[in-house]
Amino acid sequence: DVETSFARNSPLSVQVEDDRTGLSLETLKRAFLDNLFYVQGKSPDIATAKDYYMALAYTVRDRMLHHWLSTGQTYRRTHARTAVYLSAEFLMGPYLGNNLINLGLYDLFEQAMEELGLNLKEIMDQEQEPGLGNGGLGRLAACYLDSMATLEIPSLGYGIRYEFGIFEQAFHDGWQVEKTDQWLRWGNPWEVRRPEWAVHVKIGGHTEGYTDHQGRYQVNWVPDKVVRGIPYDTPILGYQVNTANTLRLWRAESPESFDFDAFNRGDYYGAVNSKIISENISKVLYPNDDKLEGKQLRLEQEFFFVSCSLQDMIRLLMSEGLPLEQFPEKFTVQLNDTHPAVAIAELMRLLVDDHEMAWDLAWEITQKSFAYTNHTLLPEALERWPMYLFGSLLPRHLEIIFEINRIFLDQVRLKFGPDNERIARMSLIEETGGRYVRMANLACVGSHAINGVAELHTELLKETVLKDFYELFPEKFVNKTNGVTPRRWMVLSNPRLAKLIDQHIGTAWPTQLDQLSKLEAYVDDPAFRNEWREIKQANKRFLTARIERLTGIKVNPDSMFDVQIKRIHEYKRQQLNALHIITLYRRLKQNPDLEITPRTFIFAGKAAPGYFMAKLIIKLITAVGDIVNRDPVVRDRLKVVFIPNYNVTNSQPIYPASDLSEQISTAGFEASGTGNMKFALNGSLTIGTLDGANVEIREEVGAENFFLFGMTADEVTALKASGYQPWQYYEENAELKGVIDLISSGFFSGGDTETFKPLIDNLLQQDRFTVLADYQSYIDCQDHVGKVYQQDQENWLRMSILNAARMGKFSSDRAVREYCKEIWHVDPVSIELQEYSKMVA
Ligand code: T68
Repeated sequence: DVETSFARNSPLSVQVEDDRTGLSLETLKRAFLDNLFYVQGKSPDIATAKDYYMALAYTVRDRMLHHWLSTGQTYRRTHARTAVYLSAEFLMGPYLGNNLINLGLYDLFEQAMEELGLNLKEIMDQEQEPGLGNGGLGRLAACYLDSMATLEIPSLGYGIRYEFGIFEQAFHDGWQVEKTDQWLRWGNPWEVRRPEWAVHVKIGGHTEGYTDHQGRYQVNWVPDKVVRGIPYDTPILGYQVNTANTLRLWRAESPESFDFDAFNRGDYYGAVNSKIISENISKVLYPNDDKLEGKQLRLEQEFFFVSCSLQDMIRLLMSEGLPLEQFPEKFTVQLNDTHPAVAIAELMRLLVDDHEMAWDLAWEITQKSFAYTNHTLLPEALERWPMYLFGSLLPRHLEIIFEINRIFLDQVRLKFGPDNERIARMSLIEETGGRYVRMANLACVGSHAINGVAELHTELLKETVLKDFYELFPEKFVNKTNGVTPRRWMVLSNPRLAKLIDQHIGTAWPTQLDQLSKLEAYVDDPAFRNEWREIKQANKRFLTARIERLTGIKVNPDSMFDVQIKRIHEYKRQQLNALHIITLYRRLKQNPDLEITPRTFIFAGKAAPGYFMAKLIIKLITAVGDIVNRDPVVRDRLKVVFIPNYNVTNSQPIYPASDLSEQISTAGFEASGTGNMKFALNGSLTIGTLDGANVEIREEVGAENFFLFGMTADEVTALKASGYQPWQYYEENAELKGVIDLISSGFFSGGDTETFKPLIDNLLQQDRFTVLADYQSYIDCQDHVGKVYQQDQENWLRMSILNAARMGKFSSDRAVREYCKEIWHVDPVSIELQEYSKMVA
C-alpha cells in the first residue's frame, strides 16, 4: 500500500490527511479535484487552464509540507549552523516542474493528469515564473538554494518580494518595449505569508547622543519614517532528500493600515498615501544588470531587506535561547555582491545601539559573520552612494561607517606607512569630485572572505579593482567558480537526454555530476551515438515549433542552431555576432551558389530599459533578420530569430536544442557566465573567448573540443594601453568594411542612415569592447565551426558527447560544497520526516 496515513492512531486522523499526503493515483486524482473544487471554487466544466495549474500546485505543495516542517523542527532542535544567502535577486524559475522532480513524483503526477484527460506539461506552461532577478547573479542564487537543499545544508535565502519583477519584453517594429510583469496576478500557491514575524525598519531622520544610566555614551536614531517588513516563505526542496529549506522574501507595508491621526483629522487621502509610499519599497525590481542606478529607492530597498533579515536572524537566535555573541556560530552570511553590503553597518548598529554591545566585540562578530562575493569588474557597476543621500536615509549607518573607516585607515597606515594615494583609494568614502560611500570597500573590510566567481575573475580582482585590498588582506581572497544545478538544467529541461544517460551510467549523476565522465566509454558506441543525435534532433524540432508559435518564423531543424541567449550588453558583444551574420549574408549576395552551412541564429535577452546602445543592438539584430529571412537569394540557408521575453521558462527548451553556444564577451569582462555551463552540459559546443568560466570549461572539455578565438584579457589591456584605433581595423579589412558600410548605408533600416549611426560611430571611434579587433579572429573561427558541422558530423557528435561528459565540475553542488568547506564551515544535517500526529501534538 503506497498510501501513507501519518495519523492512523491520532484523534486528528481524518480522511483529509490521506488526500494531502497520499501517493496512489486514485488519491492524487481525488486530491487534485478536491483542490479544484474547494480552493479554486470550480467544477471541471468551468475550470480554466489557470485553475488546473493552481489545483495541481496545491496538490504538490501538500506533499512538500512534511518535508518543510520537519526540516524547520530539526534545525531548531539541533541549533543547526545555518548558511544565509543575502541577495537582492532570486531568479527561481517556475516551481511546479522543479518541485515534482525534486520530490521524485514527476512521472506519477504525469500519469495522474493523463488519467484525468489532462496534460502535465500544458498545465506546467500556465505558471508565471517569479522573475525576481535580472540575470546571472539572481539565477546563481537560485541554483545555490537548490544545491544547499540537496546537500542537506541548513540554509535560508533572504531577499525582496518585488510586486513587479523583471519587465516583460515585447517588440514594436523590431524595438524592445517593456511591459510590467504581473506575476502575482493569479496568486502564488508556493508562498506562505507570515505576518506574525513582521519587523519594523527605520528610515531617515537624525541621531541623538546621550549618556546612559551607566555613564556610557549611546546613540539614538530618530527616524522620519518606519516601514513594516512582512516575510513570505517558500519551501526549497532538495533533490530526493527530505530537506526543504526556506526562501524568505520581504514585502514592505505601512506599520498600520491607517494612519489614524491623519484619518481623524479628516486627511483620509493623506493616510492612504503614506501606506502607498511605504509599499513602494518592494514594488519593483531595478532592471539593470552590471550598471549602478544610484536612486534613493534602490538604497531603500537594499537597506530594507537587509534590516528585516538581520532582525529576523537575531529573533531566530534568541528563540533558540542562544546569546547574541553566538551570532557568528549560528549564522554565516554570504553577501551576493554589494547589494546587501549595508548589512555590515546594520549588524553593527543592531549590536552596538540596540543591544548595547561594546564596539570591538560587535566588530569581531560582524567580520566573522560576513563573506562577500564579487560578480563584476565593470567600474560602472561598483556601487557607490552619494554621501548626502546615504546620510539622509541612514544617518546612523553613515556615522558607523565613518568609525569603521577611521579604525581601518589606521590599520592601512600601520602596514603601508604614509601613502596618501593608497589611503584615498581604500577609504570607505570617496572624496575626489563629490563624496561617495563605497560599498565594495565596506564589503571587503567587513568580511572575512572575498571571492570572485571564476579563476580568471578572481585573479583579475586581485590585480585590478580590489588590488589594494588584496595587498592588505591576501588571506581573505578565494575563488569560487560558479556552477548550475543539473536538476533544473538537465533532468527537468532535457528529459530525453537525462533518460539516455540514466540507461547507460545509472541514476546517481544528478547529484554526483562527475559521474558523467562514464559517458566517455560510449563515445564510439554506434547505438549510443545514434540516440544522442536523435535526441538533439528531437529537441530541435520541439524548439522549432515553439519558435514558430512565438515569432511566426519557420526555421529548419536540420540547420545548425547557433545560439546567444543572455542579457544584451555591449561587453557580451551580440553586435559581433550580428557582424558575422551580415558577413555571411554578403557572401551569399556576392555568390548565390556559395556552399555554406545552413544556420539558424537564435537570440534572446533583455536590454535594460535605459540602456540605449543595448536596445539599438536588439534593433540591429531584428532588422538584419527582417532582411535575411525574406531574401530569396538566401534560400533559407540563414535564419535569424529573436525569441521574445527571455526568462527561465523560455530558456529551458533552448539549451537542449542548441548546437553552438556563443560565449563571445571581450576577455576580462564576463566575471564567469553560467549559461556557458548549461549549453555544454546539454551537449552544445562553445565558440568563445578566454573569459570568465570559459577558460575552465575549455580546460575540462579539452582544447580540441572548444572553438577558441579572440584576444586574451592581457592582450586587450595591452592593445588599449598602446592606443587602440578601431577604424584602422575597418580600413584594413575589406570584408569588415563591407559589413559596416552596408549597415551605414541604411540597407537594414529602410534607407535611413541615422538609425544605426550611433552604433557604427561608437564601433569606429571608441569600441570599448574591441569588437573590431576581434572580428577577423571570430569570422575565421566561425568558418571553421561551419566546416566541422557540415563536413565532419561524426566528429561534431563526438565533441558534443565529450563536452557533456566532462562538465562534472560545473555542478552548483561542487560550488556549494566549496563554500561550505572553505568559507562557511557548515555541515549537512539530515532530516527525518516527522509523523504528522507527533508534529501537531
Ligand atoms: C553576473 N552579474 C555576471 N549582475 O555578469 C556573470 N548587477 O558573469 C556571472 O556569471 C553571474 O553574475 C553570476 O556570478 C549579474 O548578473 C546583475 O544581474 C546585477 C544586478 C543588479 C546590479 C548589478
